Amino acid sequence: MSRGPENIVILTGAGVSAESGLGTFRDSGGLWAKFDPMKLATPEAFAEDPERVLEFYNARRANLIDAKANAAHFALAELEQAWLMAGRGDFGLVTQNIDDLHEQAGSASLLHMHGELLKTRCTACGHLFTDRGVIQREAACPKCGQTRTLRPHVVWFGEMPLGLDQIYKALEQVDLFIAIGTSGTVYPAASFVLEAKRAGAWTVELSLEPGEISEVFDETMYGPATEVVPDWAGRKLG
Ligand code: BV8
Repeated sequence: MSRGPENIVILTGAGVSAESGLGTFRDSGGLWAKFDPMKLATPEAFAEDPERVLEFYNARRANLIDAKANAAHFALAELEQAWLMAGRGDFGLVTQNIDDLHEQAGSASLLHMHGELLKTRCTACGHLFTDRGVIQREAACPKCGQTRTLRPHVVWFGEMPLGLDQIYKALEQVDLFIAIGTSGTVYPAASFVLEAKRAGAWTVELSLEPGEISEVFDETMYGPATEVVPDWAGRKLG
């Protein structure tokens, strides 16, 4: 009897990019250990001290320019391609990361729910553009010409994540949900596994070590993403 379609949704976090040299948030020495997110990744922080917030994101953007996708990113892109080519079901990749490493590896059905560090947005006219340079507070928006309106296109704490309608729709039909390299501390992303379970999905956690909600998952595998993800994806396609 042929198997019915098996729809996959994958959620990635900072752990999938850790071995590409990009800092995670909560690991010892992680980004938030040095900077207080509530002081930098909130609209209030930006309103209070825009230069300080721009400096933080400009530094992270500069750090991202030389970062390269790793074996975990490539394994996910290959899994997506093989899954869709074989018509085995839908495939959706939701990332909490604001880097472009999934794109570098060739992932196509990708949704950045917390925005993208290599995009800048004008708070006056909404113009959104790819920008690998430094965001200057006094720079004029390339579209409307106003100054002091440019910000990184990232979702700060207290702001609405992107693509939630699309994500929840995919979670209603999901058969296999995999969370990769995320500590499960930020909502609503951390609640997606519960939505998946409600839809009857098999849930998997692939990470370096158990996160805050690990006991919820049906299956867990721990180790560096560059080892665990290719191994798991290879067995799934086998
Ligand atoms: C929202 C973009 C309403 C910016 C990010 C009080 C006040 C205000 C809000 C809240 C509040 N209490 C709760 C909230 C909600 C809040 C929240 O969850 N706060 C937390 C701190 C409790 N959430 C929000 O504000 C969100 N918006 O709620 O709007 C709403 C609600 C419902 C429905 C609609 C609307 C917006 C949150 C988005 C914030 N922006 N990023 C930027 O990057 O600067 S969050 C940022 O942190 C990331 O995007 C990511 O989501 C999160 C970090 O988490 P992880 O990716 O998991 O990284 P972490 O370091 O934590 O973990 C790394 C993992 O990898 C670990 O498990 C580690 O073991 C593993 N690992 C490490 N190395 C490896 C590895 N794994 C494999 N291999 C390795 N080598």
